[in-house]
Amino acid sequence: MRVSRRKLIGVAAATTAGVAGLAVADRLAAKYGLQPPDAGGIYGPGATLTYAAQRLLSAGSMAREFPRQKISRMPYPNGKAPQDEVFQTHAGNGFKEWNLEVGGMVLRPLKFSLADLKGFPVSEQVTQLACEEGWSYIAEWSGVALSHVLNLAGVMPEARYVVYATLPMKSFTFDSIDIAEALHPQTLISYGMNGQELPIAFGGPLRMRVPRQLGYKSVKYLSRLTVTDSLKGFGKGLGSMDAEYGYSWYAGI
Ligand SMILES: Nc1nc2c(c(=O)[nH]1)N[C@H]1C(S)=C(S)[C@@H](COP(=O)(O)O)O[C@H]1N2
Ligand SMILES: [Mo]
Repeated sequence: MRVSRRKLIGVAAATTAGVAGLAVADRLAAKYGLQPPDAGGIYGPGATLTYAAQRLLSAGSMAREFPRQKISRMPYPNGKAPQDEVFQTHAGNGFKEWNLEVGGMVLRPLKFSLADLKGFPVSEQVTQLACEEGWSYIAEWSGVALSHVLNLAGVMPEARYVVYATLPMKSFTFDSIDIAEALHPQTLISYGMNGQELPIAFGGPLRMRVPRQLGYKSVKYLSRLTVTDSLKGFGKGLGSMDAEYGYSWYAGI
């Protein structure tokens, strides 16, 4: 989106005006479509403040990339591999039947195998995964830019978010990002880590990597993308299971 300098200054001024400015920021943000979907709760105005300020002032900024010597020797996988039978069957089969489905507000709903995804231009990044609980690690991720896949499917102009979910299973989870984050060159559908296939513990065969936001936005065991203009129909309406647990929908770092 384009925001004139005048409007930008308006929101920036509101965001530095303290608590009294929150309401103003909220109104301006609503006017320019900069309200995150969790804007309604008690933390709502604060969430809007962060999201609107980040989006207006640094929409194109890059997550820090590190030299390879900085790759963590002992990266920490948070959580166990899914025990669900459906997942174990895929794993036993070398994930040959694993697909990524792309649907919703796209011109061409598509379905990709892992081989399809690996055939696209490869993106690599050495970035940090930072968990909201305070720990982090640095790794090299390889994969295909989410924007590449979205462009193949053709995102409709009304689209505002991309919702992404694991395989349907007991440990199902989902989250979402706005179109600006989805088209950002560092937002990756990742199938490789530190020069190897992405290990199951780290989300293999496929995970989302959103290096400009906290770890919980980097959903593991990815199998579906849905492009949408509203998050209302997804779960409890926040478009994010993490937000349902009380974490901020926008988790910019
Ligand atoms: N499917 C799935 N994806 C997930 C999670 C999860 O529990 N299930 N945890 C998230 C959280 S809170 C963090 S911090 C990162 C951890 O990534 P790691 O396992 O590579 O350390 O994965 C995220 N993706
Ligand atoms: Mo996390």
